[in-house]
Amino acid sequence: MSLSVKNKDTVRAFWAKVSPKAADIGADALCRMLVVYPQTKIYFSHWKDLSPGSASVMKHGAVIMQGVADAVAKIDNLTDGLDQLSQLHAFTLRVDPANFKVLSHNLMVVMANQFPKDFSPEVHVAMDKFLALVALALSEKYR
Ligand code: HNI
Repeated sequence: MSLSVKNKDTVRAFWAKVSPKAADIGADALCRMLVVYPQTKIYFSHWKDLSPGSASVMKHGAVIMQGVADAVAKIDNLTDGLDQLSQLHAFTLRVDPANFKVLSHNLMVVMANQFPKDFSPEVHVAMDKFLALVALALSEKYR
């Protein structure tokens, strides 16, 4: 699977529109992931408070989206571009790569929710492919 030139343009244009709200999107997606897929809480057990709206969740929502912004910037070569982030998740954080799909799904739900008019079928498919490739790039270092 790869992104067409048109998919990439769609991702960049949608990102340009939503990136001012990136921290909100990230926080909302992380909250949802921790509530709806509570097995993901294990990775954040060192935080004081994992409940929706907590300072840790809000802060980390913004951090995740900096990673997504970086991925948009490196859209032409995600494997090399996300190499360090992949190493961190694989060797230091030891996140099961199945969870990348779970977070991607939550990001999709939140983007559709926060930007219903902009989230056309064309945006939906381009963002879905993009996040799947981000997940693949992040999984690169696991084996
Ligand atoms: Ni993830 C830290 C980006 C998915 C658990 N994560 C980061 C950082 C970025 C980031 C950026 C900060 C790196 C640094 O400090 O240098 N994470 C992303 C992106 C995705 C993702 C772009 C997928 C789209 N991370 C996940 C998933 C989990 C996850 C699915 C677990 C369910 N990440 C973590 C944990 C940390 C982390 C845990 C460290 C957090 C902390 O504060 O200790």
